[in-house]
Amino acid sequence: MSSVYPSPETAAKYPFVPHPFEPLDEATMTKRANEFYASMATRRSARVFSEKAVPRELIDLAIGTAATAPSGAHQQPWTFVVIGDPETKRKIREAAEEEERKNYEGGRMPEEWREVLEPLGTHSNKEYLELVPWIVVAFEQRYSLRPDGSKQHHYYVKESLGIACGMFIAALHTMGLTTLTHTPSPMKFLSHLLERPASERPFVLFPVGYPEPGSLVPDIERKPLADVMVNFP
Ligand code: IYR
Repeated sequence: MSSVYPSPETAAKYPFVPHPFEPLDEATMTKRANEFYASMATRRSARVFSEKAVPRELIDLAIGTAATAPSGAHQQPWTFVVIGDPETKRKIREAAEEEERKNYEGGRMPEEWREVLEPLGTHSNKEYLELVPWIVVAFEQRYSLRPDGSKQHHYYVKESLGIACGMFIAALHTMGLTTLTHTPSPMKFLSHLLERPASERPFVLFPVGYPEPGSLVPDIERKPLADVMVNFP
């Protein structure tokens, strides 16, 4: 048994508790792993949403789940802004479309980028931003302010946000909702529109709701395990 963590010096200074880990038998582990994989394998990003209402409680639970993510030095450098107000959704749509028109129609998008997006059939019309019951915008907190006003730098912010957003997406899928990992580019307009402080930057915008019944998604395959996994040595 290892006794190096925590060191007596650390344990004398900071509280520690037993790891709340529940061991499972291997049959249960395999069953759960298969069920979770099978569920996640059916997840698809949506670009056509219905207007059907989603209880606010479900959004709170998805954000609560995201906020269980591990983060650099446990600084939890995230803010999730929830928007259900039609007027704000309209403003977000207008600003996002203005930026995207510069990308798609104004020549701001490089040819190479345009080529990889072509099979997805994306365009500058972002109607879904007004149709969805909820928009959640994840902001990264690049630093926090100490009581004396000085800046506390945050570490591994993008990694932390990436993990939290993945967990948010998994939570939504598990509860029977869908989303789009949307990064209208550039996203700076969200800071002004949603009145976020200078310490925060928009990371991902998630329209959240149900897919429009009968809507289509690109017929794409995921890479097989053999193409994404390497055994070493
Ligand atoms: N932000 C643009 C373009 C876009 C970029 C990527 I990378 C995508 O996977 C999809 C779209 C838009 O939202 O249309």
